[in-house]
Amino acid sequence: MKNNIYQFLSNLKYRTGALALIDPDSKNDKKLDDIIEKANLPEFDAILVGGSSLDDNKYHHRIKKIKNSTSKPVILFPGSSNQINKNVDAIFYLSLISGRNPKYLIEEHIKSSKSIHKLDIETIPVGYILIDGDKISAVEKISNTIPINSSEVDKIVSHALAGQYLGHKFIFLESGSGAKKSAGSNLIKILKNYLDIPLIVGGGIKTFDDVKNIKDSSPNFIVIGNLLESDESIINIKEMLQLIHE
Ligand code: 1GP
Repeated sequence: MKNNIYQFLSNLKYRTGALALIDPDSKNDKKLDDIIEKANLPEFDAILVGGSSLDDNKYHHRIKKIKNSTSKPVILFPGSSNQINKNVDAIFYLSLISGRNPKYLIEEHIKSSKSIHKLDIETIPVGYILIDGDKISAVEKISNTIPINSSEVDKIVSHALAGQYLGHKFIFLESGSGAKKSAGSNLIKILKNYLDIPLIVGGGIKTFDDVKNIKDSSPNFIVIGNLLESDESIINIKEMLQLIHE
């Protein structure tokens, strides 16, 4: 198995990279072309595809369409083992380490491992930490796990370090899609001081100010999802992304 996407992400020339997240679910069926156009902005370094649930059987078809419409790396960001498919360059092999639900700590991985082996897809182990974003998120509901309160900094640091020591290649600090409150720059700075592995931050990042605040703490990647589904103009999104890469 090749290790190209991990190498690609590790060797980016920017202090902070930008990842587009596309949810290939039925809710985005009609706007998929528009979302892909935004995700194809040159300022995005790679595209994540995935979501918490599969609402119809066209999910894999939409992932194929995304893959065929971009030259960027496409990385699966799966909500479950059912989302594994061959039209991606790599998989973020997520373990929901903030939760205590065995399904998302190891069971889904066991379900998917043989398919991944057969498809020979690169896996990138990611320690996924859900913190509260002032709104009950889809991840919280579906995983049936409780987010860590974002003020519990020590607890979040302990989880992130445990994730690193377990061999995860990235830590993903997640406030939940559409979060009202994205991760604070102070928390990101503290985590960055502790971690030797790169930190990805996502959830609720939708304004210029959100980007500015988070960017100051230099996470390795910022994920933008919901904003691509909104009416925000492509010009404004481009400006935000330029700020991420500055
Ligand atoms: C969700 O972190 C991602 O898993 C992106 O969040 O959709 O709020 O940008 P948004």
